[in-house]
Amino acid sequence: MSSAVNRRNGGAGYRHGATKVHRPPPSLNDSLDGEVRAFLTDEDQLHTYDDLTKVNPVTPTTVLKCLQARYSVKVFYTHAGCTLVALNPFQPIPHLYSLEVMKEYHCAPQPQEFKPHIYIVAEEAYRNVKGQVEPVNQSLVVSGESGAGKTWTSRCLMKYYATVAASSSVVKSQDTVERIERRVLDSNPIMEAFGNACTLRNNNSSRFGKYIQLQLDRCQLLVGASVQTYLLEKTRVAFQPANERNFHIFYQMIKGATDEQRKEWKMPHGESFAWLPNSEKTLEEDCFHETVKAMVHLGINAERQRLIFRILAGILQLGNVNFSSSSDESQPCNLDEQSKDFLQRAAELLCVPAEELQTCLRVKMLKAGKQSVHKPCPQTECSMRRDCLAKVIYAGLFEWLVTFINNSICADKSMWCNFIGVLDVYGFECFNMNNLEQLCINYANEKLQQHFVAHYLQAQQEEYVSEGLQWSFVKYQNNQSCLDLIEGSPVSVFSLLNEESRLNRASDAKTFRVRLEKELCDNANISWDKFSKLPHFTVAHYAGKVNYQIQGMVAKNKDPVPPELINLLQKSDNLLLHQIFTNKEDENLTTKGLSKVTVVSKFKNSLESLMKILHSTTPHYTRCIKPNPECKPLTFKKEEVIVQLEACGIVETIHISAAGFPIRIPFKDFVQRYALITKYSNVKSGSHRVDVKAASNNVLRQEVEKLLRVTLQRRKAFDLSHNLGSEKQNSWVHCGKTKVFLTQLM
Ligand code: AOV
Ligand code: MG
Repeated sequence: MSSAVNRRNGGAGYRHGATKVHRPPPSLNDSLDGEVRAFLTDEDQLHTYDDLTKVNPVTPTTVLKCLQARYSVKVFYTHAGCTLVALNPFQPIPHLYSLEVMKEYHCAPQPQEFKPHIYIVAEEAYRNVKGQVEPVNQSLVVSGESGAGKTWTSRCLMKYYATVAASSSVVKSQDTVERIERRVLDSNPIMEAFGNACTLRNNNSSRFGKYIQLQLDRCQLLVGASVQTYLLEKTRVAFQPANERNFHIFYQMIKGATDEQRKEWKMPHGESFAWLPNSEKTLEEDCFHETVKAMVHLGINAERQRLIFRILAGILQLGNVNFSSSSDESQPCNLDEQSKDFLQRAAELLCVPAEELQTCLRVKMLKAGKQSVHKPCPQTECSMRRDCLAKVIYAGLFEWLVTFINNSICADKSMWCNFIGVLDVYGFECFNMNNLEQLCINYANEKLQQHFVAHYLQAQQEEYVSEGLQWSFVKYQNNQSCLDLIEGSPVSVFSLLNEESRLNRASDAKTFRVRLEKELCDNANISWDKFSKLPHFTVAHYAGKVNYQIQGMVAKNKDPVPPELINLLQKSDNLLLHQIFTNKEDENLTTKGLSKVTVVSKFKNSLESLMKILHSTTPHYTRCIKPNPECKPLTFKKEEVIVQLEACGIVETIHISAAGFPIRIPFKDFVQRYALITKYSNVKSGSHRVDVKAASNNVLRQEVEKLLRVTLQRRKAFDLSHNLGSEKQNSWVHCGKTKVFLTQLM
């Protein structure tokens, strides 16, 4: 019998377990440098604690101390029961991720006995896919605040599978033949070039969410992948917050272009672009060559690349077009000579008639019955139309790229049977003032936290109760009330936002504010500063309080696209642009008028589909922690870390996991798996073969008890107590009503 200990995830597809907790509930008020010293087990040895469940007592402070001690000796991974805590070193640690290390973890009979590493999580998921009885899809959920290391970790996971599960099958497309693993990995630099940007929190901040499913065949080899993306922060194309940048790809272009390309893209040396702030800053991510190489590997040929870069160059030119009010309101706004020049260049690069582009930006078309009336737009509206054009083009291009990538890496359904999903979304964000983008980002993080709470903290405990095991509930912070505030019905921030968007009132910001205050005044998760100059509301998220600016929120939620702009793009002679906008079925882009589906409802729906997928898989959680806000190498700030630990409920997780029963096996599976025990045992079991499929739960249970008795006679540590609370609480096995609970596999 194997003594495999699969502590962190209930082994081969089974869910995590837990046990009764006698320790005092965690006190969040422990002083950071307080009287912990006296109580901690062996403080000098703290850095050797691979699993936080071994720290005694478990409080936020002791956990913090342990992590700090480990960080100071450059140990970045620590188990916390069923989760893995990953501290960001903010410094390359090459030896930690070498091919040899990967192989060591992959080939080890018990990788869990090695030092904590992201590769343990990777390997566990990989082994679990096979399942005990039938295969189970797996999800690797990587969470943490902005800059904590989620994208880095996701890349690391993908590299691991591309190495240990390499099928080496090749895929052909027009001009290239490439190994599938190469293609899957190369999807990363492309998506990051187009979807990541330098923010105040992270030089390489993901401005979209992604769930990538790595497709495995019957032999568990990687044969393909598919990517699902979530809400790209497209506003960044036309507006970059102070000290932040636009998407990397634009900087890559201006920094990496050859003279010939500069000429083609109408970007002479020294030209400055309004939408490219902070371009003097050089980042590792400014690597044009890498992106182009990845594009080639994925089958984006030279001609397609040419079309893509011309579109991007066209967007940059648009950003330099400025409007000034006309003295005669019945006339369109004025364009100075320079702006006319930029507009001309934009039209050439986007392959649309310059005259028509100019008209579309300055004149709106109003429908009056069957007739259409042309009306010049005021200056601010012209700028809004310019920004809207840039955003709609960029978002369309991003979506096209994702579809292309999927076509290039997705295996035929007949080739794969299971998947491991890697989830990497934008991390929790809190700036001085925040907008709809942050509300969506933070809402996504609330959803993930809820998934963790529901799946682990709650489900594990509820299962003990329903299985008849005595259980004293460990309290945890449930974020359901915050989610209800944001997305619930009948009244929530989203519902009010949608209603205001539908009503289309001129004074939407004001009425939205009044309604928020009136209709959500009873909700403890929302508050207002009535004296603030900038109208905003504050949401108490699981990870902290965030102020959201009200002005502009309704407009962003409506995200209207004037039909004239779409018509214009459909006429483009740039084949790619033409294709993107002709094939679009998105309601947003129909020529009928403004979208009926708002940003938040679309986002909510896409997240709900994601949650369904997550629920159908066995999840593995990795909590990335950002040790300091400045992203400095090897700097550990206790105040920063403790907030993150508390927010994700790490102490509760440890309490529930500590000395727990991580393995829970349904009677049927248990009997099937261990039937051989009685066969080869010289103990008289009196057993005849049980028809597992037909047997009742009672019969199965008797059979389980028989099997356990045989095993335990050998172990002499047998207790079939049904109660976790009995004196023999250290037993490593308990029989529930339908499942066997184990601390380790037999
Ligand atoms: P994020 O994905 O969690 O933030 P990243 O994965 O982009 O954060 O990590 C931020 C930076 O930390 C990276 O660019 C690396 O420089 C560094 N880093 C992270 N993990 C490691 C590691 N294991 N070893 C070395 N350096 C690391 V956001 O996308 O902003 O939420 O939206
Ligand atoms: Mg990221």
